[in-house]
Amino acid sequence: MAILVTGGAGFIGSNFVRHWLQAHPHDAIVVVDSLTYAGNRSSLPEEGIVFVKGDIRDTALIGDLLRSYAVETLVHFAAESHVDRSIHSPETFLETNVLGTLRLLEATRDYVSSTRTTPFRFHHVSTDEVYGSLDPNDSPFVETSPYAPNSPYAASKAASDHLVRAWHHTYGLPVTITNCSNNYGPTHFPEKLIPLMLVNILHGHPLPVYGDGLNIRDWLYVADHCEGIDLAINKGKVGEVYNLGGNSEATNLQIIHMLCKRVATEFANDPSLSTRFPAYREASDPARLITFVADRPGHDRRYAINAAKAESELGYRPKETLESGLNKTVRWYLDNEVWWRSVMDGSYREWVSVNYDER
Ligand code: NAD
Ligand code: TDX
Repeated sequence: MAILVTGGAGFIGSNFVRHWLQAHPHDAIVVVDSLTYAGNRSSLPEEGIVFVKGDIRDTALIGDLLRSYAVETLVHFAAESHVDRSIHSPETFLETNVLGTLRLLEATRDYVSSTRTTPFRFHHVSTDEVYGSLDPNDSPFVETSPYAPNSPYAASKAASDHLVRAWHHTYGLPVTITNCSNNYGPTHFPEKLIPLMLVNILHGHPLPVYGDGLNIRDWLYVADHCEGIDLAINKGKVGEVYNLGGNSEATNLQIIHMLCKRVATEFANDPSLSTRFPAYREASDPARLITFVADRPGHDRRYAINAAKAESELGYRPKETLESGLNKTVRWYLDNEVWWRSVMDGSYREWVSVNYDER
């Protein structure tokens, strides 16, 4: 079996490729990724996969890959994924997330209709942000929650979900969709909350908290998400949507305090860390670096997922607790300094200045 993974050099895509290599060692894995600022070849294994640098909007390229490798499963991760960037520059989000998904669907429809004997699945990876924001006492999102996207990013993902649904209903394309909550774990780009805070803690830099820091997210360890996608592909019913969450709601401030505490434990257990990160030791208590800054415009207050459908129909169950997942994540960043330093290049520093200098 051949699987085509779009956006496989990004955070979740690269974790998914590692998961699939281990879980399905006889499958051929083809990754297509245009390597934007968020995509890194170094996040992927060196061997055991075919890597193609290319854009999902390139219908001819996607068609060639589907035919050349006789692909039976396509998993679509490629997207612009950072809410703050979507507020500064929404157009790229529409280009990639909407037009890109449309072109991918069209290339796939053409391929599937011309190779009728091949069983096929188009799996679309989406987000809980399409459902909007919850109040503190609201029930978590279910698959039938109404769409109410609030950011340009969420609106573009909502549009892509609707396209995937429509290509199934109108053209009979065999699709499944998963909508998941906030992921965290290895190879998370350090513009997102958890890796940004970790890197700043290690450097003794301020920890910028938007608004009052009481916004809630339902944190999902990335390996658990990858397992959920695998289940949706292999056990999910064509045309269905499954919500995947981590059963781990926490405020941003709670997350930051947990990270500070875990980093302190790692430093206490491993004296060599103080030599590697002298600024951490000089800052003494990183929690004192918490700095409240201007809120994100339109900042959603709370996301939470009810994953009961995935649990009962697919057997989905996240393995990591928030504590165990964060411990693994902190350890990964301490062990992979070369990776995170290499992605914090000039364009990264430019973004940090655009997003934080004006707050
Ligand atoms: P990411 O930004 O880390 O990675 C996106 C990848 O897509 C990058 O490798 C990038 O180079 C590639 N890409 C971007 N535009 C492309 C194009 N036009 N053609 C080909 N490749 C392109 O994102 P992520 O956090 O890994 O998210 C992956 C998917 O999961 C996205 O669709 C996102 O909406 C969804 N999602 C993410 C989260 C999360 O917490 N990170 C939660 C829910 C859903
Ligand atoms: O510097 C910061 N300070 C801060 O307080 C940053 C970067 C974030 N935050 C807050 C904003 C959010 O309440 O932390 C929370 C998490 O922010 P992000 O890491 O940017 O994630 P979020 O906006 O929740 O979106 C993420 O989860 C859903 C992913 O980036 C999306 O791709 C996914 O769909």
